Amino acid sequence: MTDSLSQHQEPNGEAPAVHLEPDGDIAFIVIDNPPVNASSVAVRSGLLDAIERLSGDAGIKAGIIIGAGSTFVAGADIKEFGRPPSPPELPTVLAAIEACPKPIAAAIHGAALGGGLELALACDARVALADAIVGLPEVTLGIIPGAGGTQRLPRLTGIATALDLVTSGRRIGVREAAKLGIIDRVVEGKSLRDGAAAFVRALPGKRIVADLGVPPETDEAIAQAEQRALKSGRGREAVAEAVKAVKNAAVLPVREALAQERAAFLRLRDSEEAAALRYNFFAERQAGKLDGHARARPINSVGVVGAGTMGAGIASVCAAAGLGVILVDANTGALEAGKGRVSTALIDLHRVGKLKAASAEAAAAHVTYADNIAALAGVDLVIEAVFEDLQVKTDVLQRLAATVRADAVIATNTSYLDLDQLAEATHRPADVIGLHFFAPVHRMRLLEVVRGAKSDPTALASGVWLAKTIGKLPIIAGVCEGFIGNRIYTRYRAQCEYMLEEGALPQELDAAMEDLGFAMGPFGVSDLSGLDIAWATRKRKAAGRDPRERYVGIADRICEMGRLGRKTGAGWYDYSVGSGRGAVDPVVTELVRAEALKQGRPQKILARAEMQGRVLGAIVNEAALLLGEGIARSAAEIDLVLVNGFGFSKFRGGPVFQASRKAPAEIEAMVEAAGQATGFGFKRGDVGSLMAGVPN
Ligand code: T1G
Repeated sequence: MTDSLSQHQEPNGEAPAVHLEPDGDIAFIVIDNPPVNASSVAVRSGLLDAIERLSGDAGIKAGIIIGAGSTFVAGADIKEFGRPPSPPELPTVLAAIEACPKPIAAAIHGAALGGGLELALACDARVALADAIVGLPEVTLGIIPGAGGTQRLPRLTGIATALDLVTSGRRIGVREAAKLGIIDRVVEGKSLRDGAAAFVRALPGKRIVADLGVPPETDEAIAQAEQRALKSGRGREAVAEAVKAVKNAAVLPVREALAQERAAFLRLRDSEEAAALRYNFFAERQAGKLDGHARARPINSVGVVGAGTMGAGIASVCAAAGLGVILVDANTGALEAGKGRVSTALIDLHRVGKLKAASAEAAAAHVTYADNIAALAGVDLVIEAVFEDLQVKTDVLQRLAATVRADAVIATNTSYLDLDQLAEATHRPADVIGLHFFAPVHRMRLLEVVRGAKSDPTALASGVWLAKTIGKLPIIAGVCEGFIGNRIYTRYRAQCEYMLEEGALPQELDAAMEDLGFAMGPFGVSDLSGLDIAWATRKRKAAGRDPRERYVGIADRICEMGRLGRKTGAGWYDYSVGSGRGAVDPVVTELVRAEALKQGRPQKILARAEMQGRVLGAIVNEAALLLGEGIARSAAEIDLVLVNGFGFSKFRGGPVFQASRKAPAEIEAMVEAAGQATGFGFKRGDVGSLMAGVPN
């Protein structure tokens, strides 16, 4: 065994990303690139070097690729994607593994994802710890596997299964992977190294997956898998390309199919959708990260006050995560109804596989019910979710503050009220945070974790901990009316309503906003959530509204006609004809036209691009104000709020991301147009600083 094999130092003194560890007649090829051993250029060249040295050492009979730290390889280094590929590229490394005369096994723990699984598939065998996961999630990044995954995987699993795994991007446990032929040995009760060493020593020789034939299966099975893939990935270019690539495995020579796969991967990597999904990927990783080292307070039990839609939803997601929950409502009728809502939500969560417990019933056992706040004396964190009224919430929070333990965290689910005012009323503002959930709570991923002026960092950290524990995306927000999401949404809606007075119709604006990236336009959304809540808010605010402020009264007229949305069969649209999305109603068209004329504003045909520009201008400007005021921490987090709370397509990155793809002059014109239309009260934000935070 030559010493050079065990060299560990890079010339620049840095720890090498890959090093060899001889172990008798085999050698471990250790990838050490924290935090997730992404296959960066240093890892790729380190692997090539290791394979070459291992091939040349007569004392070594076989090699085992293994990851240092908590995982195998989480894929290609996504950070490298915005740059031209630097050699050696991953396919070159994989070809070297296949060309190596000695068997090379992959020993997998943690995750083998994307390029990490492709690396393992190029090995002669795959051994894994029982709790490891594998997958090819590339389509979730708007790309397809680019290092042979679409060719080597089907040679082990068959085309239909490969179509499912590649086009869904889903991650699977290694037991399932073993059943599918991806993993050759699941190691239990001994170390991965020992298990892998024993397995590789027993290997008769090389087993190159790329040289295997594709297992035969019926055309029907393949066609059904293709149909399912294209249905769930409708309109997604990456999914269509993935289907094409995987099917090539059955019809093209492997080298040709690999070349086509790589070409499609490189093209998709530079696509707008891939850039948007990368932006979201890294933004999500930053979400909930807090400065400083404050640790969350221990939370095993949660109290929820108010068994209405929001309260019951919050109780169900906490129970689904295995936390003990006490749901309180002084009104026993409401409490009974709350029980029903909790079980409905748990059944739904079970159906979509989001339950920790084995069943909805088992999860429901985590919830107890009480009609008195005194029952919450012992909980670790309490969330009030009662009616959105200052006096009602203040009263409940004061009673909670007097009831719960001194180290308990007190959270309010308020959407619009002043968190600092509510916190002061408790006389223990340090323990108070906002936890602003979105309806339906068990479906919506977003959770605005609101930092009050006096919130203690440990209370905030507890809010973030809870969010992650219940599967929510925590976005830190400062205190202002509507926090991040509702404040931006108010500007977005207002701009759309202004355009109603200038010649546009609800259906035109909705279509333009859906084309921009919203799942549903603002008028369709209003009909879904009901027009009465916003109407009540407008009426409450009327007395305090500055008469110089532009106010569009069309929505009030609609409400005065008793049209409060789907629940009344009519709102901005007519739902009496039973079609899901509602039909255009000439009554509304006439009313909008009449109100617009009454305002005496010049009427014109607004082009879709102008509508979208106005809205993007309004959103971007408000986002810049939020950033400037320190309410939001980054442009990316504002986009995460709109993607995860307001139905903006993640495949478009978010409205701020969309705007950032435009020239500065165009952005300036959009903001200017939105400002002109708003008139009095329009405040300019520093859009330049906002855009500087969006990666190009
Ligand atoms: N590249 C670069 N950085 C990555 C990364 C990656 N692939 N994966 C994670 N990170 C960073 C992340 O930003 C964070 O950084 C830190 O690692 C911890 O991540 C050729 C082209 C592996 C399950 O899609 O799913 O291979 O914030 O907070 O919860 O066909 O990370 O600390 O600075 O998520 O323990 C395919 C992506 C790539 C897997 C770990 N691979 N990663 O989860 O930690 S495309 C993926 C994950 C590809 C090939 C193609 C998860 C994880 P920071 P984390 P975690």
